[in-house]
Amino acid sequence: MLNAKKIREDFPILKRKVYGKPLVYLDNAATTQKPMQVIEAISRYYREYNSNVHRAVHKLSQEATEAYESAHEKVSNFIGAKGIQEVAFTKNATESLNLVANSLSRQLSKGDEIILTQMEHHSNMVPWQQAAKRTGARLKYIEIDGNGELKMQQLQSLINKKTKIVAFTHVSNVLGTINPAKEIISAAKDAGAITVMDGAQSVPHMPVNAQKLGCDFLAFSSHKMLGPMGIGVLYGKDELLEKMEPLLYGGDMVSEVSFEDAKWNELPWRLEAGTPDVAGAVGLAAAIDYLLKIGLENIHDHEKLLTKLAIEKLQQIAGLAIYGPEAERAGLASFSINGVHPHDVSALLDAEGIAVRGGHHCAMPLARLLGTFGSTRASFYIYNTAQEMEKLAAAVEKLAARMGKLRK
Ligand code: 7TS
Repeated sequence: MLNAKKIREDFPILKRKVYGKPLVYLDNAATTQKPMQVIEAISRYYREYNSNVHRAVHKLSQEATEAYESAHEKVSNFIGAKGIQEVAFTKNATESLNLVANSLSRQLSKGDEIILTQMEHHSNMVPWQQAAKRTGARLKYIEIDGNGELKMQQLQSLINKKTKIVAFTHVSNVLGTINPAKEIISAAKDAGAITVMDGAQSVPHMPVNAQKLGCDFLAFSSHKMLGPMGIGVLYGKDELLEKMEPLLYGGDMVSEVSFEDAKWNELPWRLEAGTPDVAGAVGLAAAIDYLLKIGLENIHDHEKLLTKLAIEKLQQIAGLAIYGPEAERAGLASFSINGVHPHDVSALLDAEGIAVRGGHHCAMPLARLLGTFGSTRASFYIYNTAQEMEKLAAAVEKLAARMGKLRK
């Protein structure tokens, strides 16, 4: 079992007070806090071996290159890739998804179909909308049911010979739904379609093995898994990355250049043009070490427990609607209070030292579908405690009662 109290000691920011109250940080789906081990790894890089990579033979450059390449190795093992040739570093999940959409759109033509789900974050929707506009391809959506789960029975009728891409989020950042990735991937494969999985909300929280799942592409961000901002990952099967046209051209991504033309470097470097975020990679590697020490199964179990606790308490509050599945779900709870704007809910919780997020959570079509102007979302991670769930529920209850009285 995971010892959240002990883990908290590694996170300097969690000792902070806001408005004189202890910080209760429940905005982990937006970004997570960073442990000393990550902060120190980044700081040590700048203090001791800051240098550009892949460019010089001097000692510092060798050390930086080694650290940068070993961060790829670490990510590769973490997500069950075949090797570093399948792991390209980007800026974030958004850039990874744009890179895939941009590149795959070169293979699309009029009449081809792209299947998405209704619960996608804008980052896994807008790039495909643009790809469809450019190519004349058509977007189709797997709908969600009243429980916030995908209507999987639609999948067989949506997928056909024209389906070229199936792009879906593994875990919804609004509903907490854990989608049946294996089932979706296998149905897509049967139709010969390419699968793109948005792992931004799953890779940090549960074991995700790309090879076992069989997805063709997988995107996620370091900053949602204890690592620094500014670095993300695109996993792709090597035979597909081999065929992928780079988005950026320039230094480091080439093996040979003449005045007329250029040849691409080997994978993954050909997809990482220019000076990369070496400190970010070092920080991400330290974050992975930290997560592995705790164990992804333990993390998932801890979040399940917290979510169950939070939902049980929130369900008792009158005038509250909670979104998402009842049972199997990820570590977050989105809710709305009858007639109160989510921005007001989050501002009032903020005054209690509780950091949550209110709004559409970058999934506007989903918010509209739920018939709300957004929701308030509390999202959890390894350092959150049962006591914090109680604080959240008590603060929401107080707020709901106050709002109820105002309406009378
Ligand atoms: N996909 C999902 C499912 C996400 O939740 C997010 C970010 C992204 C992609 C994009 O990640 P980025 O690192 O490239 O920005 N989600 C959220 C959120 O729910 N609140 O703030 C950011």
